[in-house]
Order: sequence, then structure tokens, then C-alpha cells
Amino acid sequence: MSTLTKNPNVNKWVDEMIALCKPDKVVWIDGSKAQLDGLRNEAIATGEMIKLNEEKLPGCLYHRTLPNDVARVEDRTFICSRKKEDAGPTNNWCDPKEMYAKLTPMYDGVMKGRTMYIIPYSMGPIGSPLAKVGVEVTDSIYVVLNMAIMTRMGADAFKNLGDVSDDFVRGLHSKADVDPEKRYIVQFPEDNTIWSINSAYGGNVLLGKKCFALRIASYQGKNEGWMAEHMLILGIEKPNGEIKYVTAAFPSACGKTNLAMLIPPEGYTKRGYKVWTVGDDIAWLKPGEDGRLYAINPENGFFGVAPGTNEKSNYNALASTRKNTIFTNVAINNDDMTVWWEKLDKNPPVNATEWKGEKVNGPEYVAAGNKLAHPNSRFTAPAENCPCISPEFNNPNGVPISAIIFGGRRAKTAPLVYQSFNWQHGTFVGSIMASETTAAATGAVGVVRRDPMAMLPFCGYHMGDYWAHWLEMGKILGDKAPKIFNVNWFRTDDNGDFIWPGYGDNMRVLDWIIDRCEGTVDAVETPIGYEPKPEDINVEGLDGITTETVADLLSVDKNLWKEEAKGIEEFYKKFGEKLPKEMSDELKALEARLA
Ligand code: GTP
Ligand code: SPV
Ligand code: MN
Repeated sequence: MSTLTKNPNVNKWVDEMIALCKPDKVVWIDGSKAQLDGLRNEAIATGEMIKLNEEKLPGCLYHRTLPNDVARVEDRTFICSRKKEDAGPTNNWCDPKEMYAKLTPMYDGVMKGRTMYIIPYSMGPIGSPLAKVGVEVTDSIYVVLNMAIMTRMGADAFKNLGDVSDDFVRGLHSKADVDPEKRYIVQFPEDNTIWSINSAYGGNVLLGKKCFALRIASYQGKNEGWMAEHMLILGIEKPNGEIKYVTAAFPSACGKTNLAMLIPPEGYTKRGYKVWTVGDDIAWLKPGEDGRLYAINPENGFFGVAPGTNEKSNYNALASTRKNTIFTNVAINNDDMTVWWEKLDKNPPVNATEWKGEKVNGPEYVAAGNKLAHPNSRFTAPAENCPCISPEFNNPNGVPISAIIFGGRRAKTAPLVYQSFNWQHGTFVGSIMASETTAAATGAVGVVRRDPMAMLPFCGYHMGDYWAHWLEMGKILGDKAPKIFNVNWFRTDDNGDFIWPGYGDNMRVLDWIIDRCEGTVDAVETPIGYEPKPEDINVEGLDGITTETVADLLSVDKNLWKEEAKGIEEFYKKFGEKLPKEMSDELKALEARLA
């Protein structure tokens, strides 16, 4: 039995996992510095992690995963609810009994010759009424060290659970042989259980993140009256010192970390605007005592996309990675043991090791069209490193949300920004999100697919029921509900180049969104929603972007949208009787407005 908790539910379950996996050794992770230092040294000694330059990147480690194991595997991810219809048409499903029967032999004895680490962790600030406890057992030190950054990990997490509760998520992970043919990422929502095997990559193995905080938590939220969403949370401080909070749901690798940490353009900073980061990937939202919607970030760090991150595009993210950070699948500069990735700067290291481990001449390698870092290479950085981390980051009650923003990568259809007519229409706007696929998941990149609320790979139950839950939350929130918007930073010109400068300049769009929430600016009614008057998007100080460019970015091509409506109709058919009537009504209303 553990010295960390007397909770019999935890101890019984851990005993079962030990009996199943048969590790040589069992280590309970208490979260102490001494224990983590020991694990770091062990991982460095075995070569699992590489120590980086202690002056330039103090406390930083490097790790590379197998080339077959660099992203989430959506085709091998399952929602094993007892009834198939509860998983819905957008999830892979298998009967839980069958799945347990299939995986149990794969876990049997899988940790022979290995150590099992038992990780207690809290998603959400310790003591927050919105926080939840998980326990992950794993045979990977890499997982332990990442969980130490991404969650509130260690003995304290058990304080939240207490000595009797059974309300914790049971996560079992083994990298096993990292065999892609036997890789499974499985959620059992009704059992509060996650089983992950044969992967060692981030989203597949840091079970507190997508598996718990989205797939299991979305299911819990539906049953308990709250929401778990793939959303960043940020605060916009205005010159008068008031801070307005917004959340934004964009699909993987579509700009959440960037927006969450943006530095406003000079014209705004001079006037006293500032952006505060509360979260960059996941939000748990619940109505507060005053009837407004409050959000916490259940995570404690950032598992961010490295390529594209630089001093200009995302100064705060880069600054967050300068100490106590783990880098995965980026390139190494062997001259000084620092890291490099595409667009970090224009100087790929000459004496480089690319992400698969081959020593190469960086400039030549890049000139030949190769990538030194994997497009989905990542940094795991502590939230406390972030220069603009919100003073409310650890607030157990979260922050009140004024606006919810949806968005994705669309080359043509979606305008720069529009506002929904109301919550129900906003739910419709979220449900019709579509985006080009990215390197964050295995499979083709750049293909447009429907990704409702950026939750397609993360909703732990039937998407029709999920939309019904959104509509229900809107009724509970009533006139205190956040306003709902849609943005698109990724419209392209005839050469395929992005028209909108993006990044920090997205502040100009947030500015309009906040004004709309406060009722201080008009809008134009279009068939798809309310749009800004082009002159209401501030273009001061922008190079080559005028009010005419904005007008172009806001144009709504009725023919494209009629096509879009047909696509939505097709998509909606999948959901059969579970499609809320409100959603088909909204589609009909859109079609009528376009006619
Ligand atoms: P996940 O961690 O996978 O959930 O991704 P994310 O949504 O946090 O995406 P992130 O902010 O890491 O951005 C992913 C990619 O989009 C990076 O290569 C960025 O450089 C790029 N990007 C982010 N914001 C913008 C923008 O406003 N405009 C353009 N053109 N690219 C952007
Ligand atoms: C995403 O893919 O949305 C991520 C990275 O945030 S992962 O942790 O792999 O899910
Ligand atoms: Mn994400």
C-alpha cells in the first residue's frame, strides 16, 4: 500500500495494475524535487533524455520519439461506451468488454524488467471546486517528467481526492514495444478509465491532457452540468485596467497557443492594452454563483508546437521555453547543445542533429528541402515561465468569460470575423466549423474536414448529445451567456499566401469582439451573422493592409456558402435522430438567408 494515500479505491486499483503489468519495481511519484532530479539523471544516463546547455537552457531536456510515433493517432483512438450509440458516428467504438479482453493480454507482464511509476495529479488548481484528480501508471520516465510540467503532480493531488472518494480517473499507460500496429488509445467513459499502449508521444500518453481533460471530462461535464472544451483562455486588459476574458476553440495547430500569448501591436500597447494568458489548449467551464460562465485551465504547462515559434511570432511562448522545458522531436545544435526548429531564425545550425537523430549540415539539409524539426515537434514548458501568465491562473474559481470564439484554417469560405445572432446560432456556428488538417495528427495534411467546436477528435460521447448539451448550457446561462464569434486568420490570395498578417495583429479583431460584447460598436447583418463595418477594424500601423483589404477579408461569397450549406446538410445526416432540431432549424434559416 502506498504511503501517499490511504484511499482504498486508489490502492486497490493500483494493486490490480501491478498484478497485470508485473513491473520489477514500483515507484509512487510524490512530486518532490529530489525524486524528479533523480529521474532526470536516470533518463540522462540511459539516453532516454539528453541534457541541454545548462547556461543557455537551464534545466532543459531533449527527447526524440520513434519516427512512427510523432502525433496523435485518431484512427487508433476509441470511445468504449457500453452502448455504441453513446459514442456516436464521429468516434471509433468498441464494446468495452471486448476491448478490455483484447488489451488485457497486451498489458499482461508488459512491465517485466521495467519500473512502474504511479503518478497522482490534479487537473485544475489544487483545491479548486472545478478540479479533478487522476492517477496515471506508466513505464515511461518521459511521461513522469512531462506530467510534472503539465499538471499539478504529486502527493498534494491526493488531498483533493480524500480518503474515501472513488472519483478519480484511472490511467494505464505502457509504451510496450511502441508497435504502431498494436497502438491503442482507449477511453472508457463510464469507468473513468483510460488505457494507452504502444505509444510514447504526447497526446497519446500524457493521459491528463486530451484523454482525460477532454474525452473523459466532456462526458463528465454533460452529466454534471459543465463543459470541457478544446479552448485557450485569455484576458484582455484595457487602458482603464479592466480585464475581459475570452475563450477560443481552434483545431490542433491552428493558433491557440499563439493567440493565448499574443503581444498587441504597438498602437495598442502604447495605449495600455495587454494580454494575459490563462490557458492555451483546454478550458473547463461552469456557471458561477453570479450566473456567468467561468473558466479554468486544467493544465499547468504548455505542450506547444515548436516550428513557427520565434521571437516575433510568439515572444512569450519562446520565453516560456528558456528553462525547465522538455523539447521533443526538434533539432539539436551540437556546437552548444541548444535546440532549433523551422522559423526559429534564419540560421539552421551547421553541426545539427535532425529530429530522427541523424547528424547533418543544417543549412545544406534545409536547402535540399528537408525539415530539421518534425512539423509536430513540441515544447513542454511550465506555465509559470510565461511572461504574460495571468495573475488569475491559479484562481480556483476561474475567470468570467465574455466571448467564445471559434475558428479554423479556411482558404476561402470563412471571413476574418463574424458574430453569431445568439447562443443557439452560435452553437450552430461552432458545429459547422471546418478546417484544413495539420501535422498534429497522423494522416494527410491540408485536407478540409468538419471539426465541430475543434472537438472532433476529443468529444467523449455522441456529438449530437454534445450539441444538445451546448444548447442546454445556453438556456441555463440565459442573457449572461458569452457572445459567440467565428474567426479565420488563414484566408489566402491567388498566390496561396495568407492575406491577414495574423499573430499579434489578431488583437485588432479581438478589439472589435470586445467592443461588441460591451455594445459600443455597430455591426452589419449578413446571411451568416453580424460582421464589422470594414472601417471598424483598426488597421493603423499595418503594412499593406487597408480598410479595402479588410472589406475583402470580410466578403461572404454566397455561392461558396451555398456549397458549404450542402456540405453541412450531408454532415448533419450522420447524426440522425440525435441532431437537435434547433440545429437543423438553423441550417434551414441559413439556407433561406442565402437564397
Ligand atoms: P495545438 O497545440 O495542436 O492544439 O495547436 P495550437 O492551436 O495551439 O496552434 P499554435 O498556436 O501552436 O499554432 C500552430 C501553427 O499555426 C504555428 O505554425 C503558427 O505559427 C501558426 N499560426 C498561429 N497563429 C497564426 C496566425 O495568426 N496566422 C498564421 N498565418 N499562422 C498562425
Ligand atoms: C493537439 O493535437 O491538439 C495538441 C497536442 O494539443 S496533443 O497533446 O498531442 O493532443
Ligand atoms: Mn490542442
